[in-house]
Amino acid sequence: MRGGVIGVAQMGPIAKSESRPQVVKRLIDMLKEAKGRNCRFVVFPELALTTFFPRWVYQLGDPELEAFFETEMPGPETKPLFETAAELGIGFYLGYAEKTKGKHYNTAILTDGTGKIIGKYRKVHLPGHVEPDPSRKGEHLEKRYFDIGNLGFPVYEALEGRVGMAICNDRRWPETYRVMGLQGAELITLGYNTPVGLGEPFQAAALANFHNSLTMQAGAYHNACWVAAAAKCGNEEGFEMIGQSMIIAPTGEVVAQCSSLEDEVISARCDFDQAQYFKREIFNFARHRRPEAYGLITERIGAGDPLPPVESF
Ligand code: CDV
Repeated sequence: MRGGVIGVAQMGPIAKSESRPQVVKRLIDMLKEAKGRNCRFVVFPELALTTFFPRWVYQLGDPELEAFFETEMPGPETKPLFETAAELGIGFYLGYAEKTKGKHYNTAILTDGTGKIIGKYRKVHLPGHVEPDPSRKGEHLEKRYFDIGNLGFPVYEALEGRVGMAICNDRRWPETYRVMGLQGAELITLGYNTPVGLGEPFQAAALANFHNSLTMQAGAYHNACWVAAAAKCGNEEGFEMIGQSMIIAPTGEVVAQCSSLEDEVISARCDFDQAQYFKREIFNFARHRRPEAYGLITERIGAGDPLPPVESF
């Protein structure tokens, strides 16, 4: 079978005081559990090596802030994860904070079953703010700490098929899935840290789980691909984050879902030929998609222009 049994390794909270080796041990334990479930690939969360530090205000260059970033991957502390993955013959998606050539990215990598990195993605849709605002119940300062990803949404050859990556807020944007869908993605992997209770209006906190599944199920269905998504969740340093890690079929159905807010592995048999069926029969882009008939509206908005005038008929 192309594809195969895919695992999602949800993580409970990571304390600020937790060391990298302690976190890496948690990842290794879940990798072993995934092997016991016959997985050939595992998805870990966004920023899976550290606590979700964009909730705190740091001055740029503060050594405490810089210590959350990896300057090499694998480095001495993450190497055991790669070695275990190679021993077990499992590939993985791992999110982490990357520092390279003076730039800071919210990054994810893809490895094959030998522990070799075969793909990289840097988060494009950075949520939150640059400047802190004490009137908010909590900060989300990704725009302060990260540069916008500069790799687009590449799709890589893996698991005898096509695999893409996204990170957290990206999953809310149809463009994320469509750009990869147009490249034939059969599996989209992603990790997330989704805080709730920061004073969101319109019941947004109560709807956080609904919006999580809504966006990913729609993305999977509209692009006829599998989606495997891993949360870091629970009460992390006094801040609540949603769990609900899941695996979604190209039909849009949730086929596996975490039930805890702790470290938890789920798995599902992800047959890429099922994705091909829907790419051929329903979302056959070549036969049915009509970009030439859509007009230029999305281009105008994308360019930051004001909204175009409404047509009169
Ligand atoms: N880490 C994230 O990107 N979190 C966002 C929150 C801030 C809305 C998310 O989309 O879940």
